[in-house]
Amino acid sequence: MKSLALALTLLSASPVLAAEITVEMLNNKDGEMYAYSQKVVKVAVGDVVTWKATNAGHNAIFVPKAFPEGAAPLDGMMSKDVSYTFEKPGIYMVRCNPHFGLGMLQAVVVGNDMSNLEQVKAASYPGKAKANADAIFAELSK
Ligand SMILES: [Cu+2]
Repeated sequence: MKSLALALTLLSASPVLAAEITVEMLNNKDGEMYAYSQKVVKVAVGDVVTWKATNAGHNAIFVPKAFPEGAAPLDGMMSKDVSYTFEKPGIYMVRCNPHFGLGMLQAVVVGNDMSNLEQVKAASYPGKAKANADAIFAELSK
């Protein structure tokens, strides 16, 4: 019985270690006000991204209707680090609540899956977010 329990434990352990990626939330990135440290982050299914509150006054949440259907929400609190495990492949658009209209957004692409690109493009991007979103989409379409 003991060996069976051990075998089951070994089977349930993931053979591949998930990667952990850190994104910084910044007041100024190379002269750009209010930005994530990477505009596009590419990860594998199961990877964990942590948004680090390097500067206070920012958060990370998904842009409404701009992430794979059925994915759990990302609810970053203002000025707090937040981590999220990406379980579903596809594109996720991430925004900062107070600075979305000032262009603070990024894309996380999971499992190299761009199948929801049109859906993500159709979401609402106010103010400066529109130009930044278009630049991100152009990069994804390369
Ligand atoms: Cu912000």
